[in-house]
Amino acid sequence: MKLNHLKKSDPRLYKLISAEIKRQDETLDLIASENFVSPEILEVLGSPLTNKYSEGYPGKRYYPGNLYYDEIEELARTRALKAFKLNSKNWSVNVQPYSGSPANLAIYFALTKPGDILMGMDLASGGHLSHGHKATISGKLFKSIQYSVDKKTGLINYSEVEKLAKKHKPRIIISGYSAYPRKIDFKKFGEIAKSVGAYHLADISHIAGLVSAGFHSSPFPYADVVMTTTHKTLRGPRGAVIFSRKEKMLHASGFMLHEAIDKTIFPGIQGGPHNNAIAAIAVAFGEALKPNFKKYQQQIIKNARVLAESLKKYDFNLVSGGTDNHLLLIDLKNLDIGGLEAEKILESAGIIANRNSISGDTSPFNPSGLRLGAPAVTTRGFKEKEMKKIADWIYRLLIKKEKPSLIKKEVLKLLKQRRLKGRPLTNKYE
Ligand code: DSN
Repeated sequence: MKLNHLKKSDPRLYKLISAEIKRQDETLDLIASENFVSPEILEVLGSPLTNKYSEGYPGKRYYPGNLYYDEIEELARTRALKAFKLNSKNWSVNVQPYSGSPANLAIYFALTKPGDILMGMDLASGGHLSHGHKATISGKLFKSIQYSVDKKTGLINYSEVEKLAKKHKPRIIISGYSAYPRKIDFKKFGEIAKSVGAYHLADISHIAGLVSAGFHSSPFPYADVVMTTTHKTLRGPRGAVIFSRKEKMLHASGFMLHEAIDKTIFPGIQGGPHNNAIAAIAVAFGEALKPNFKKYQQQIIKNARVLAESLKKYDFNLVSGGTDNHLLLIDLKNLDIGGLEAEKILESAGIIANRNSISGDTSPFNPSGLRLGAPAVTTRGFKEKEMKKIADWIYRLLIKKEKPSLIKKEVLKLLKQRRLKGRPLTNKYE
């Protein structure tokens, strides 16, 4: 993949893409939701599979010529079920959602009736926008009740979740987050949902890789629907998949849950599936089934833990005191900088990590948290030693206030030693 055609026909865009590839190569990526896909996934995304329409599902399409797409989509579905050790007798999977937010929206539309309530975690506690935040369609079209983490411990207060559920009787209770550094008790969420007659939706977008490899407990025994994006710890292309329990009936509608969800994805809210992305999802789940994937996920956990412990030695305050997963959150309130400034300082040293709301924050634009994640640097081959080095850089930048340009040189030197071998983004595009 050398972009040779583009170079000749559209030099302006070619230049921009080349610059971005260089930026990825020369930046230390600590954004918890980002990763580097394999060259195989890049090949498939850029393949002629993008040319075809195939509205519908395998065996029942609304366009001709879908012989191979049917097989590709079935392959993605079979591998997705296998990656989470699920039996196709009990679980159905839809691999067509364009991404996580539309996937959640489809689930809400399929499972609720007008006036029903959704219950998810609030943004400042680590919840995702699509879990009922008032600025999004999930908070505008549905009645939304939000639970929070305990302000002192930074942990989910399950009795508060239960109390709110009993009071408001939501139709859907959502477990799963974008910025929660601890394990989630899916069993507890399942019990609470059952006790109030709600559906339990587990959004495992961030932790899907860890769940698949066995480093986080699985939501499947306790959830009715599980949604995950495919591009975070799972290390696949942009996209999402929805798993739904087959035996479950949707209210008294006569439809089964999975049938209602399939109908809501297509024709409900989406048109033609992005076939190149679906094929790349098949590749990603194929990669997740290989032994190396387990090692990779284990190293993510080790790396996040070492980064957390090293930052604590430098007197950084971490939300909840540390991490059990792939991400951690620095609480900057005891320092003289906000999240926005911290993000900028790190970026000028070639390190990207995003500012993040933490409990009690009111401005998502300048919150007092900084979120760090290990998936992308672990793909790059970083181990415990390098994570200690990262903690040291963050300390020197945010506490000792050393010049970012000096640290940037050290960052670049290390990145050059840990190039993503065999990946197009490390190629010279000239
Ligand atoms: N924006 C993603 C994240 O950073 O967690 C979730 O959609």
